[in-house]
Amino acid sequence: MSFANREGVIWYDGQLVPWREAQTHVLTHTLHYGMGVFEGVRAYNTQQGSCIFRLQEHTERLYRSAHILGMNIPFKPEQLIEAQKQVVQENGLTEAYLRPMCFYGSEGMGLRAENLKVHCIVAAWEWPSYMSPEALEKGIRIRTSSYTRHHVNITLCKAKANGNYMNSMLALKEALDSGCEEALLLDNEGYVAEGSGENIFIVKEDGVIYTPELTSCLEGITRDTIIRFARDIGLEVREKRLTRDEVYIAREAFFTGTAAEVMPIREHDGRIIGSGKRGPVTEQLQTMYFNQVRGKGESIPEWLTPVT
Ligand code: PPE
Repeated sequence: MSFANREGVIWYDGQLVPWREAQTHVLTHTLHYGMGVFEGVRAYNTQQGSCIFRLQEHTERLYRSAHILGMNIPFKPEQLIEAQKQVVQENGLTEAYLRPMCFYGSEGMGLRAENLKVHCIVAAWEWPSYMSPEALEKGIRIRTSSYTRHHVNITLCKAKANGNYMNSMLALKEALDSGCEEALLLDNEGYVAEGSGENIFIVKEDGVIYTPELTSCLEGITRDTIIRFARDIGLEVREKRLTRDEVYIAREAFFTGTAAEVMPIREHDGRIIGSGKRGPVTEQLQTMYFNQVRGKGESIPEWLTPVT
């Protein structure tokens, strides 16, 4: 079913509009040049009803992304927080993926366009697992991408910017075409960066967990969550440059991301990682993650915002 042809409402510049009417003109500036910012956020069903996971942090990252690109969001963060709660509630969703996005309008064309208006939308829909449900247990197969991840001085990749995702889509398509489920992009110096839409972690033989430094990847909120949980249970986490062969010989490897959640990696470039299935550290962190987002066990309550 087309994403444009659905029941429900979308928050568009301060109003809840019927889903099918949430339209914009073909000369929308961002459609042409990719200058826009967005977020991917999830709401989960918990004992206290539907809750949005780390809503505050996702909203703060959206504003940081806009600031990096020099875009002024014409709404206060509290308004966008409210908008995100509203779209889950008004669409009658309990578990949902939320997509806030800020883009330039059609007030001008060309790279020199001035006085472009910044528009904001927030949509929400049901979006179960990114990959097959079995993948959460069995793990996925990935390949190193022939595409380099953006250099930090090309598109400013600390911003979660629309245009950055051309690179992700090229890498992902290549990986899917070759029979894998996801790509691993290297940075311009050849060090491990991230997946097309995920951060990567490995567990080495000594039991220490490694993940690339933030210079080589998006400042993932799931990444931050997992680092915190690992340290809480006494595991050591080091952020450092990693090479692709360190991934080959890792005992365990997994991806993290809002859409992908905590996804074990069982094979990389045709090499089996560790035991070839979800490892015990991955499993433990994955369980902690799902308990957290669904408000079970010893979760951090401040990270869950009820939508009502
Ligand atoms: N790296 C990239 C490049 C990325 O896009 C994401 C999120 C992450 C890391 C993980 O960040 P976080 O979600 O804060 O843990 N990718 C979003 C978009 C995926 C999509 O298919 O669209 C997401 O997971 O929502």
